Amino acid sequence: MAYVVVPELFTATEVERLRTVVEQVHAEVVAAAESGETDVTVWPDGHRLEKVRGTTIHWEPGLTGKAVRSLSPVSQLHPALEELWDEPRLTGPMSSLIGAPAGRFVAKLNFKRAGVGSEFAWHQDFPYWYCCAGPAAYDIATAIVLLDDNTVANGAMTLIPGSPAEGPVRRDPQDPTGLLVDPRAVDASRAVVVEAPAGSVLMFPGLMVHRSAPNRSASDRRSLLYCFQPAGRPEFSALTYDPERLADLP
Ligand SMILES: O=C(O)CCC(=O)C(=O)O
Repeated sequence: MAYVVVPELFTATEVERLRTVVEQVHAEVVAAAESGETDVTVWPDGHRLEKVRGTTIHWEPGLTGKAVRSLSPVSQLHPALEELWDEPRLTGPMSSLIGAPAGRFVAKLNFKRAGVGSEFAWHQDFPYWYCCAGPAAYDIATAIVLLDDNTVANGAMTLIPGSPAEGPVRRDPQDPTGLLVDPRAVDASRAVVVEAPAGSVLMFPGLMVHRSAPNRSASDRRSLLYCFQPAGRPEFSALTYDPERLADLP
């Protein structure tokens, strides 16, 4: 299975509740970061990551003000986010996608705020997971719950269908993180932009080549990303990121 979009898997009422929850989590985490002790890391690409309350805030790069790009891991910060791990509308299709009962790997929350939400360049999630989990990363897949309508204008996800069958793609020698796909290795004529209404869920394996454009629109584009793996394996939070593993990959 390359990718699946299930339109409006969650009802408008459920989506509204999740929007309230993610904004509450956002407010609590930002307040905690502003009130003091955090652990700041600057990645080789200049992006600033700040650990607080058991999550990592990835700040939007290059802004004069501050905006959160993502929080990870996030589900432990609210019971409604914990519940999604056991939601049959997610675990059923994700078990089919990974070929085993679906267990947790990590949940992330992406905010692509109106006007400031930045691009995600072409990448596969796989190299990042591989640095944490080694070859077990082949079995990790993501279900993205769209909390807002996704359109070209607000930076909807763009995928290369069929790319998972082609394995790990050559990475960009110019990318200081070593994680991004070499754009010259991407046939953009095969790209599909996934426009879908709020409440829809997009599911794909870690080898899917994807990107998303900046949010140039006047409204936010928020998403919850639940990364599943075969049940019983160590979760992301129990693993250590080892960039030297990238040497195993093209
Ligand atoms: O939310 C997006 O636009 C892109 C997310 C993504 O590719 C990621 O978090 O790896």
